[in-house]
Amino acid sequence: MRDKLNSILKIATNEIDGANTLEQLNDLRVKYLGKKGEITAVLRQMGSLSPEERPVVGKYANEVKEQIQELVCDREKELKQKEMEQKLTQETIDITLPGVKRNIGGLNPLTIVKRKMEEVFMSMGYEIVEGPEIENEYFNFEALNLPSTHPARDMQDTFYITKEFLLRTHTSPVQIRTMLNKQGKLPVKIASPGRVFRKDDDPTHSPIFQQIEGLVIDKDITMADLKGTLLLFAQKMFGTNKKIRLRPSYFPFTEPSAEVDISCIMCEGNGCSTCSDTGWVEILGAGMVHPNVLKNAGYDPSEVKGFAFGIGIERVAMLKYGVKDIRDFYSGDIRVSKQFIGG
Ligand code: FA5
Repeated sequence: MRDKLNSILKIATNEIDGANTLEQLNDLRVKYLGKKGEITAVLRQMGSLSPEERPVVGKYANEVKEQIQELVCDREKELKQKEMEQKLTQETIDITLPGVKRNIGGLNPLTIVKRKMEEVFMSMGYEIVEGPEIENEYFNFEALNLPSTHPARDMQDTFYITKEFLLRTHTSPVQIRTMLNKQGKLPVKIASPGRVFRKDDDPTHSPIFQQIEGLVIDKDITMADLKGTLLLFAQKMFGTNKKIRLRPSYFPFTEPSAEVDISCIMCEGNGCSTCSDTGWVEILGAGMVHPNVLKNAGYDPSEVKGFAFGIGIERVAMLKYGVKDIRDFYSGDIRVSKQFIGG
């Protein structure tokens, strides 16, 4: 049996040495060391040996097995090294070939406009704050003096989540949250950007859009402060030759209320399709904070006054960049954002 083992070792050594690929080597590993391999076959015949011979031959069989294992291992290292060297010589990189161009977009124009608007308000001393997109009815409507009979509370305009919770329809609930946080302290001067949600959908109205809310509360605040602030905002955003006009309007949370137009950017006020030949484009709603709102938020309306406004960010971006369809902002089409690389 010892002779048999010696002959296996001799043939295996030759064959392993002659293996040229890892696959061939693996076949040899199975052939000699596997469960049905030649060494195992020899070990199976141990029963025919005398009890004295058995441990001696068993020990020798294990030594042969270990030697073959070592041979396989060494050859494997050699073959892997050879494979690597082959790859390195074959796979050369031609650095003169043109590279693969990555399609890089730019910032979404709404992000650019939102940041610019924040910058304008910060330069006027406003603090930027944010509020939750999921609001409760109280902050979105009730505290803002919106009676339960107001059409804005209709299920048809508002995305309700439960009877109590909804997707905020405007950024105005941040007014209440801010005043309650300030606990009667003065002044309050915040700008609050964020997404709002309404059941609207046409080329100039999106179901998800963004507003930036402004709120200033202090002693002796007047409508003139509101008008001056909005004029400065319009001129910083669109150029110093721009004018604004305030039209009487109605919001339950401001009194008096106004809708604010800017002189048309496209036609300089002469009349075009963007402004429906009026020379003016509406960009925001505003007014003096209603006494009930001040009371609901812990301020005394006989002592303090304030103004508030809510600007449509998409509306400003459409005007600034001459975008006709609001949906272009959300298309995710790289051809849109590419035009805004570098702001
Ligand atoms: C409001 O949302 C009031 N909360 C604004 C306000 C705040 C008034 C503080 C007084 C004091 P209004 O529904 O008009 O108002 O919306 C304000 C602006 O949001 C509009 O002028 C318009 O620019 C923009 N807007 C309204 N609906 C949409 C829409 N579906 N898609 C895009 N922009 C919209």
